[in-house]
Amino acid sequence: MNINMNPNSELHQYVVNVPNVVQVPDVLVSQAEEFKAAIMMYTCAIREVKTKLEVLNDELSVRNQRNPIEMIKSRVKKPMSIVEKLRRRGLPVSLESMMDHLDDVAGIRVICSFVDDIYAIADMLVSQDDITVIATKDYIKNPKPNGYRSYHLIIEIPVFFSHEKRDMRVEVQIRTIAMDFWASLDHQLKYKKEREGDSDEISEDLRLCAEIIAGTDQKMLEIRKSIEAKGGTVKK
Ligand code: 0O2
Repeated sequence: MNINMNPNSELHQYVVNVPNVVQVPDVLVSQAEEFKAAIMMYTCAIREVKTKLEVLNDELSVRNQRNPIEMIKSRVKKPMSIVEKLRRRGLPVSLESMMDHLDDVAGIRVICSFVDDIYAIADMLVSQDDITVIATKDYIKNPKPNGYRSYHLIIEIPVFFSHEKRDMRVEVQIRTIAMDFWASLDHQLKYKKEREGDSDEISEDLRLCAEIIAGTDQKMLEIRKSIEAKGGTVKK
């Protein structure tokens, strides 16, 4: 399995080793030390959840002779995105407000091979007794009107620090390679960009692409199942 971090991953490594490099937004300067400590905690929560996912992938790859997880990406929300989201929601811009109201400061994206792997991984993760499910959004069974598909979970996990245990929230997005392909390009092309001249035609074209991709995902799953039904295995 590839453990792939997003472009800020270097920052994340430093967050753990050298917390001083965390960029503190101006509005949070009075709480700079606490903000850095909070970002370090979210980074640790990501590590805990990633380890759980890696363990599941290792076990399933031995049992079923194929990897259900293709890749895991992670990120801590950029400081300015945190401030922007709090402002957009009309919430106070403070550390307490971030920790109380934002569920996606720590984010993990799990890219699976097949659609049924998504549900298998989600079920196994949430059935672990140190994980509390805060919210689930199934954008696969109920895609967004623009075609976006993915399975979202907000979970809480205890993280043990030197003098305390903190329950930390992590957003886990689970999707197939095909769904990730669409979402990545949608992000570049359209998502949240209210560009002048963007027509309904563009949105409709993107939605159609999502439909085609979902059909292909379904077909690939059928192909795998028919190989397995004939006693064949799928390569790791
Ligand atoms: P980033 O940069 O990926 O972190 P909100 O978070 O306020 O927008 P909500 O209801 O809390 O909305 O969360 P939602 O819509 O369940 O999931 C939000 C995240 O899902 C987004 O995070 C995206 O990662 C992803 N997402 C949701 N809809 C779309 C979409 O139409 N296209 C793409 N490409 N991604 C989507 P962020 O914080 O917006 O961005």
